[in-house]
Amino acid sequence: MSSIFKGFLFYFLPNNTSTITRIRKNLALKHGASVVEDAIKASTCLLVDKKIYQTESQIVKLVDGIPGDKTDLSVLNQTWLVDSIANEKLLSTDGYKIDLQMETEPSPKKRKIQQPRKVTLDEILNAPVIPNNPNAETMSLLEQMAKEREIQGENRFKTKAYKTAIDTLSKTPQLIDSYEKAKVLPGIGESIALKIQEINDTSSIKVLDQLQHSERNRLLALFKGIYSVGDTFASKFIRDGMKTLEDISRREDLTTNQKWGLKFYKDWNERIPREEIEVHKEYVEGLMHGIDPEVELTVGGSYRRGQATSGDIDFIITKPGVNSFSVLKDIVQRLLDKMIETGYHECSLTTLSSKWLGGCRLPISESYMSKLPPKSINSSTGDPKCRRVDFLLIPYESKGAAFIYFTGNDDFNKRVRKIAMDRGMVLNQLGLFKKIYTEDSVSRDPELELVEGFDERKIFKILGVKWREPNERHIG
Ligand code: DCP
Ligand code: CA
Repeated sequence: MSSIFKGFLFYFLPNNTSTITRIRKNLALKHGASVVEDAIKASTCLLVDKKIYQTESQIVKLVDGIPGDKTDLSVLNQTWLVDSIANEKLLSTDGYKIDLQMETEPSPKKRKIQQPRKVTLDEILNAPVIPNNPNAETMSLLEQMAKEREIQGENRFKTKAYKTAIDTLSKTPQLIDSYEKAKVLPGIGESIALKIQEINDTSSIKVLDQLQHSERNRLLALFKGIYSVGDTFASKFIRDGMKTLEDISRREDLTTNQKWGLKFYKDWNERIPREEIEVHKEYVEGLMHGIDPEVELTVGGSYRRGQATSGDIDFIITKPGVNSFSVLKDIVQRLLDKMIETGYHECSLTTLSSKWLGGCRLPISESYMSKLPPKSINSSTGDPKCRRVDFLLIPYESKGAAFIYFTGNDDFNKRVRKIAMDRGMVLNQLGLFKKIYTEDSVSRDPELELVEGFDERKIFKILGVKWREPNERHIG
C-alpha cells in the first residue's frame, strides 16, 4: 500500500465512530498518516466532512471546542483524502481548503468547489482495492431495506433493484461512498445511489429506520396476540428474526399454552358478542343442572357491566351454603368431564384449582344456532368460534366480594380497594376485612378480621361508597 500521507497528522471532524469516519481513518492510516484523537497538535491537518458541516461558522464553533495548538492548522474537505487515495497520489489541496476566516455564507465561487466531482467507471475501477469488503456496511443496510420492502409487499422490481445493487457492491472491492460513484456502477439506479450517499453521510437510512420502527411495533402486537405471549417472549421472537405466526409455529420452544394461543389465534383475538355469551351461559347451565341444580352460575366481567362484547367469558361459580373450595372443585371437575364428553371443551390452559381457564366451542345444535349472531360462526367451517372461558370458584360467604372483584372494571376495583385501605381495611375477592393490630403486628402483617364477604351492597355501604349498578362501574 502506498504511503502518500506519510508525515501527515490528521484530525477528523466529526471525530465520531460512524462507519464513514472509521473507514476514512483506516484508509488514512493505511496510507501512512497518523490520526490524532484528543487534541490538535502543531501542523495538524483538520479533515472535515463537508456533507455534515456545511457552513464555516459551524466548523469554527467546533474547532474552538477542540483543545490544542491551532496556530498553523490547515482545514481541508475530507474529499481531498478520498480523491488522493483514488488517484494514488497526494493531490493539490487547492479547491479542498476551507477558509475559516471567511464570511459564513459561501461565495458563489466556493459553492462551485463543493459541487460533486463527476466520477467515471474507470476511475472507480482503478481506485485502490480495499480488502475485506469495504462496502459491507452499505450492503447490510441495503439488504435490510430490501427485506422491509419485501415484507411490505412492494412490487418485485423494487426488491430486485436492491438485490442487483447489493450484488454489484459485493463485486466491487473499491469503496463506494458517494452518490456520484454509485451512480456510474452497473445495476445501481438513482434512488439506491441516493441511499448510498445517505449511508455515507449518516451511517443510516432514514426510511429504513422508520420502516423498522413501525415494523417492530406491528410484530410486537402480532405476537402479543398469542395467548401467554407478553413483551418478553414477543421481543425474543423479534430478536430471533420471526416475521410471521407461521415462523412462530415452527419453533420448538413454545409452551403448551402458547401452542393453544396460536391454534385459536384468530378466534381469541375477537370480541365475543353479548348474545353469544347468553348462549354459552344457557349451555353451561344445562350441563350443570345435571350435576348439581343448586349451583349458581353468573357471568361477571364486562358482560355483567352490560357491555355489548367481551374479551372472554368469566363464569362465577358458587353454591348456597358451600364455603369449601374442595367441594366446589369436585363439582367443576364433573362439569369439565361433561364438557369434554359433549365436545364443548377445546383445551385447558390451567389445571383446576380455585379457577379454571380454557377454550370452549359450542357444539352445533339447532336449538341455539339461530340465536348466534353471524360474528359467532366461522364462515368457512360453519362451526361456532372457540372462546376463552374462565371458571372462578367462589365460597358462598365471599360471593359479594367476588362479584365486586370479577365485575370490575379494573380501574373501578382499584378505586374501591384504595377507599378500603384509607379506612384501615382490605378488600379482595374473598371479602372486606378489618386490619387488627396486636402487639405482635409490629414485626408481622396485621391480622385480618372479616367484616363482610357475602353481600355486595353491604360492602359498598360499609365503605361509605354509593351503590353503583354493574353498568355504572365502567370507569377510567
Ligand atoms: N380484574 C382486576 N384486576 C386485574 C384483572 C382483572 O380487578 N388486573 C377484574 C376486573 C375485571 C374482571 O377481573 O373486570 C375480569 O377481568 P377481564 O380481564 O376478563 O376484564 P373484563 O371482563 O372487564 O374485560 P374483557 O371484556 O376484556 O374481558
Ligand atoms: Ca372478561
